[in-house]
Amino acid sequence: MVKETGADKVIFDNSLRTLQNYNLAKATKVEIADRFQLILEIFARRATTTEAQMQIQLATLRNELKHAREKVRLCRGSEQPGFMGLGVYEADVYRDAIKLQVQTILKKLATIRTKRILQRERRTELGFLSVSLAGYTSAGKSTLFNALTEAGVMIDKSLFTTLSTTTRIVGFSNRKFLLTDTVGFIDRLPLSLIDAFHSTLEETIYSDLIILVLDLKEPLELIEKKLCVCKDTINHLSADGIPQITVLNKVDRLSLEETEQKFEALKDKLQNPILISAKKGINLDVLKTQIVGLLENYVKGHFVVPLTEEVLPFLSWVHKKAEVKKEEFLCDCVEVTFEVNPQVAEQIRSKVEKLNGKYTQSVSC
Ligand SMILES: Nc1nc2c(ncn2[C@@H]2O[C@H](COP(=O)(O)OP(=O)(O)O)[C@@H](O)[C@H]2O)c(=O)[nH]1
Ligand SMILES: [Mg+2]
Repeated sequence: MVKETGADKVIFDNSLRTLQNYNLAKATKVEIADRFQLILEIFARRATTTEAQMQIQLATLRNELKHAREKVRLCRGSEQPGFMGLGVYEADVYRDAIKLQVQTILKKLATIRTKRILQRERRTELGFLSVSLAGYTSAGKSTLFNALTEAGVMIDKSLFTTLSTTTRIVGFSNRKFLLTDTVGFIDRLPLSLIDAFHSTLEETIYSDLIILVLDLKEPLELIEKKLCVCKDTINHLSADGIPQITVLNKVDRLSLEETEQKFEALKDKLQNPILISAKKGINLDVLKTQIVGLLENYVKGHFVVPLTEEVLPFLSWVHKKAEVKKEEFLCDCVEVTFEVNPQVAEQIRSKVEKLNGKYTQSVSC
């Protein structure tokens, strides 16, 4: 097949042992990758935070460590793709070198974690609310992403150079927000890749609204199982306080009866469920209205507090919790305008009052 197709890489859907990889590379003369390596590559392409990049590097190195001894042995005098250049190493020296790198990364990760500020700054900086798509691969996230962004507004691209290609500005009902397509959950995710997966997902899932996409064509038990994993992961990322819409996709592939049956069975477990077809454009208007409705739950607040010692820690807390739109230091007070969900707005109000400040709020923004 390699000869016939002129392929320059073969990817196996299962995991390969070093010797298998070696023999396959020898027989085909092209690079061989397995499922693990492919997933790592996908994550690496999507990782934009330092933490995500390091987690991926860590997973790669740990995998390398597992195979190091055999790899060094096999690559003596070898010219196979993926096995070159290691022949000069003694196995132990090579392993020690990797171990050292692993230690360094672990140390760096620990430092990053202690001072991690969730990916809030980016959108605060841009001043847009953000929505992210979550769900297993092939549920239809990218199709929905395209359907929702198709009528997207034109915007000066230079403003958004920091955004990846999977985040776009969308606008409907006079509201504009950022929509992000995520890497998605992967079936049979190797255990050792879970941390790398979480950190890749975290940067995108941390938003104002999560749209969880499920494939309604799949058997009920499978949908339920996937839903469970999605929910657990969202909880694990401490994103469970973020409002969610659950999209039951691909209704065009089901009979009305089957759709109703499945909807009845699932609806109590879902937040804001909507039946749609991303591909056929069914019910997208309802979804858009729902998105805007949930985002508009945000309140716009404004306060003025006298400048005292306690104000600075309070302000940094506000920056963490809310999207600060404007902050102005006047000679004896500070004036702040922000957007946030109603619960946090209440917390801010009570703190402002304790600090003898003045608080005002409008219902939506
Ligand atoms: N019939 C049907 N197919 C869909 C629908 N949405 C997505 N698909 C198909 O499902 C497959 C996976 O979609 P994709 O958007 O790539 O899923 P992702 O992995 O979640 O991004 C593609 O072949 C899509 O054409 C839908 O509403 N109806
Ligand atoms: Mg996709």
